[in-house]
Amino acid sequence: MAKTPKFKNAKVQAWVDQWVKVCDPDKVVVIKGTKQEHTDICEMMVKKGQFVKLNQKLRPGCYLARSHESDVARVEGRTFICSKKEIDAGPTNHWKDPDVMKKEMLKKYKGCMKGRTMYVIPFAMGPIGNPITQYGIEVTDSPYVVVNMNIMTRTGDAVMKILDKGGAFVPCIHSVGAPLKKGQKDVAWPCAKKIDDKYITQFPEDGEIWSFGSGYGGNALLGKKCFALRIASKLAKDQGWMAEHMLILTLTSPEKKKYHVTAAFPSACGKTNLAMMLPKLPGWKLETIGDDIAWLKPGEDGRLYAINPENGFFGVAPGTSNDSNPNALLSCKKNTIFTNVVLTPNGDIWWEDMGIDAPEEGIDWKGNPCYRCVDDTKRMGPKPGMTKAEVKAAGYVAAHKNSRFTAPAVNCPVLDKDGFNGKFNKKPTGVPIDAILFGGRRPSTIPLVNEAKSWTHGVFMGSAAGSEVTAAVIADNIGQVRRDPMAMLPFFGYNVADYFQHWLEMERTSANPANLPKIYFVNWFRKGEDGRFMWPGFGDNSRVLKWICQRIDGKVAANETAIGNLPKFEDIDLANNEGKFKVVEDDLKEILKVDVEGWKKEIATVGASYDEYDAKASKDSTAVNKAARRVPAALRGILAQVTEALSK
Ligand code: GTP
Ligand code: SPV
Ligand code: MN
Repeated sequence: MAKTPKFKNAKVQAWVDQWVKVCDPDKVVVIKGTKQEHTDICEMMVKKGQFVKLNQKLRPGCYLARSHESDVARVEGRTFICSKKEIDAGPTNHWKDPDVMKKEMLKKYKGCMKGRTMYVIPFAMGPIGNPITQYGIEVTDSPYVVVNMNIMTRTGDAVMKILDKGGAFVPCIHSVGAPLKKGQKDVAWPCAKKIDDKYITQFPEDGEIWSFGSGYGGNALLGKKCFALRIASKLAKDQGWMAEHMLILTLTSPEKKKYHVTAAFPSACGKTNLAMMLPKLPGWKLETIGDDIAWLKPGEDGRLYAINPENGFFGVAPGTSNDSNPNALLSCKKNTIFTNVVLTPNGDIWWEDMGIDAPEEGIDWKGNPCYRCVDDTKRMGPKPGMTKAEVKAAGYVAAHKNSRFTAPAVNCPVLDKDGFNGKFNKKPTGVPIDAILFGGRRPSTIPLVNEAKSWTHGVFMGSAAGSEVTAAVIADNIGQVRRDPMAMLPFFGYNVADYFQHWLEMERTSANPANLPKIYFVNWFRKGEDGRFMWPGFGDNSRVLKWICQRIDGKVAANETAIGNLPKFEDIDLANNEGKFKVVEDDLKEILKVDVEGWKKEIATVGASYDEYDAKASKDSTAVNKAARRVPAALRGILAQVTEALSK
């Protein structure tokens, strides 16, 4: 058996010892977190054919990985919340008894690291030493995970020092599930190929994470979705704070007033874009704090203070261009890992809608040659001489739709350094949040922006969120609208209805409810009958942010409607409305209206989702209250109010 390193923290020792015994790796390496160590691992992967080193003049410190075709996104069908009682996982999660699950998974882990190195990664979610920050240990057999964790979290000795002093941590185990026989050559992307052999398992009551069989993104970088959302949401409920699928940004007005905004949009629905957007409105400045996850804690003044627990961006590559998100492109200029994008002949990368010409030839995400289309310089096909239409008909993309870049946050040219380091006015409190946005991809009905009339109404709006399913998940319903409450559907660590209640509790227990953020619902994705977007989005979203700031300051009146407070057309600032993308005034008028018939259907769907949550609760044999009305009455109350107002 491999020699196990010695740790000062007995719990760390026990966790590592336990998994060395079960997984039987060839050796064990503890990650120190130095630059040299990071580079050495990347270079080792290049030698083994697991990384392509990119052109170091164009992309210093950058590498490309191609995943196995079966392992390209999160697997919701194989994600489990293993609370003792099924009812506590709730109707939206897959559940198994924790003891049964541990037994089942232990069989999988047995000998799973044979022929491989086990890495022990000490990591922090949040700036090291910040009172909101939490720590973790991820044991993994994937060097890809190590180098991605180095970018996405703070890793190494600085964290271990805190654990050495007895600091608490969330223990995580991860294996790609592909042991090597003696002398067997490794593959470019080891993983368990069958979907049923993959497990992404959270034990919220033990605070443990067990992941097996996948090496991709949120399945494998366990600090992200598994810890910072699923485990943390449960901790947050128990301790009175919030763990949310939200970006955090700082906005400065021309008068130099600062606002902090969080926004919860489902996967691949524009968080990274909004988080580092270049405002089209003159005089407004936007800075980034985080693009995916926010931890919010109530302060003594009743405000909610937020930190970004992450250290980098795991961003969707396709669509990222100088038009849509120049700051994201700049963020992946160096020290970035690209996964499943196109390799160009000069050792650079390319993806669909990158806004630049495709190379004449390249290597696609599957490692096959690809070629520039004959009639479109911005598309590539699997054979030479193809037209854009042929490529489209074949359903081919050269970069996978969920291809991603893993970029260090410090690369972001508009990073709000203080906020990112968890500081506000020099204090390590996180930043006070002025507005919370919910949103999703909704081609119809949902207006551009809608202000909640109260905190409870805002919670209702979040609970009612829906969106088209994106390629961020392996699923057969991509493109269909599904309910995705608070953009957290794949990430709830407990019962969705209890989660709604927890949001309501944030007001009930607040030291000063008047200081809670105002809540908005936005939709950048309305489409006309001809399928075009009715709102230009991206930098033009600054127009909506300005309206929100003015509402916060009580500077503008709104149209008070059945569904919430909507802007008056003339209050959306259309300064600098020129360039490639423009606001079309008639479209804007349309998306500021209440579509009463559409909303009646929408509200019925929301009611049906509540009924489903309740029905599943009452069917559960372990339900505390068999007649379980689990969805809070206060939300049912708003549902009834909106329904009635719409019928008037
Ligand atoms: P995760 O990292 O998966 O949680 O997602 P995210 O919310 O950070 O996704 P991201 O910002 O990378 O979303 C990318 C997709 O949203 C791309 O397809 C963009 O083109 C699209 N998008 C982002 N902002 C806008 C917008 O304002 N308008 C339109 N039409 N599309 C947008
Ligand atoms: C998401 O799907 O919301 C992501 C990507 O942010 S992953 O980390 O893979 O979950
Ligand atoms: Mn996400």
